[in-house]
Amino acid sequence: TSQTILIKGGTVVNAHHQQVADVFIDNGIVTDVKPNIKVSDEVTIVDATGKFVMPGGIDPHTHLEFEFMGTETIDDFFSGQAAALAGGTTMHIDFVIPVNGSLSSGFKAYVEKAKKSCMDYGFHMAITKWDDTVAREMEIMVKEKGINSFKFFLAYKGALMINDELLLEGLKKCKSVGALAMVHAENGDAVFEGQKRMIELGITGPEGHALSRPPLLEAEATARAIRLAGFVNTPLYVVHVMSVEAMEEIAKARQSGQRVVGEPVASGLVLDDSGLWDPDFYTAAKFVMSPPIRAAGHGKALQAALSTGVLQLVGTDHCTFNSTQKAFGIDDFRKIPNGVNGIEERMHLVWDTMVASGKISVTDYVRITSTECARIFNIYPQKGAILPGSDADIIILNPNSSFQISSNSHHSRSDTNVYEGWIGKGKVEITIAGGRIVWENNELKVKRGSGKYIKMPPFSYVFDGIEKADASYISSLRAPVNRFKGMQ
Ligand code: DUC
Ligand code: ZN
Ligand code: ZN
Ligand code: ZN
Repeated sequence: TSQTILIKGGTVVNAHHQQVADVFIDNGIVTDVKPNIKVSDEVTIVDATGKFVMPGGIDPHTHLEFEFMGTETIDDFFSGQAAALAGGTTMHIDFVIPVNGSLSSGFKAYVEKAKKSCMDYGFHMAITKWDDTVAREMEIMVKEKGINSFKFFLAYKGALMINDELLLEGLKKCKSVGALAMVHAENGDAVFEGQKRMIELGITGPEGHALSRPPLLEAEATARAIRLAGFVNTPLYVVHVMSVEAMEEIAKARQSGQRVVGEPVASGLVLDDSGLWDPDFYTAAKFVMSPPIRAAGHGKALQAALSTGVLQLVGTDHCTFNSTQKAFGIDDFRKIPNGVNGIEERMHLVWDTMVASGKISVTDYVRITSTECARIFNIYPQKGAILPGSDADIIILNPNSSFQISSNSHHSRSDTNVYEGWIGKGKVEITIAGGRIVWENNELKVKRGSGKYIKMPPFSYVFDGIEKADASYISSLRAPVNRFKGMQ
């Protein structure tokens, strides 16, 4: 059952514009945005005076119910989404992992997992092997199943990793079916070598994780993926950009006109690697993710890149494991399941570190936490906006209140939190998802099965552009031949 709600007197913020206005919500949809909307008595009135009314966050990068490194993440589609809603995120895009290389089996498995959803979600899909069936299935996923992005892992040798030949095939296929290619950019062969080196040196603790896969290897894979995408002439989305070196590769490519999107994640923006050196294994192991959280300084640089548009949107890579799971690697960091939390914390952390600190405007906040994601994945303005006709996924944030993070109070099932003890400015007081108030007075009112699958359409408009770009690319290749002929 949906509600009829009037949000009164707040500052309504879209990526392009902000104004003091009322927002009328009926049957899950925003139907009106203007000052002084008059309504009847039955309508639920929410007073937002002095507060910001913004599109709910969209997390472009999560792993819920992910079977990985010999175990499964502790948050499923219900607990992870409930946590998200408590932190002002109203949609996420999760990564479908094929089953034995079969995309359709992977898709079926994720449809099953997501039946318990309490908020809207979409899917990316990983490509972990290559044959004619995979190629055919990619097309089916795009045309029939609502997937418009495929991720290629250049790391996790022996598991998810693919080689350059497969990456090229995948890039070509993405281009021809109208999908966006995404990469996890670390050189998996070199990481494997770096890990062996650490073990030989007797470094078996969580700090060995960071030392074995330095920024150099992230930069190499980022540069390689960018160049191969440039060679195929198709857009590229680089997930979890963690280092200055990788970010600079994206900056260079964008400056030259290549369509590359860079996604930093909350942990990479606000944490540094010092936790990995904690003498207590469990405290250190909770920070293990890939690519690793970098040394102090990288996060600030990534924030600056976001504020100047070099990077475009913020994800989390939410992928949680309990201490008992992290303990698989107590004698060998290579066995620590990789992943950190963030789906509940992202909206608050970005507000605190970037808006409250004066680095970006409130409109930019909306852009990097919601609107840009909706645009990139082709679901704007159904999502990512508060406009008549948009889905009623809305948060009300009080800039004069504060938030606190602790595993004692968070809504994830994880027994730890990498942001433990963080106190910051700005608090999401109300979350409205699908036209229902699901978070209010620090209480969740979520319903299993209420979340919708959001199909993401293929990129016809982007690909019109590609055909044009292709023409100039081909003519640039021919230019030397023509000049040579001219000289004859
Ligand atoms: N990195 C992680 O830390 N977890 C999930 C997968 C990944 O690439
Ligand atoms: Zn406007
Ligand atoms: Zn990854
Ligand atoms: Zn990930």
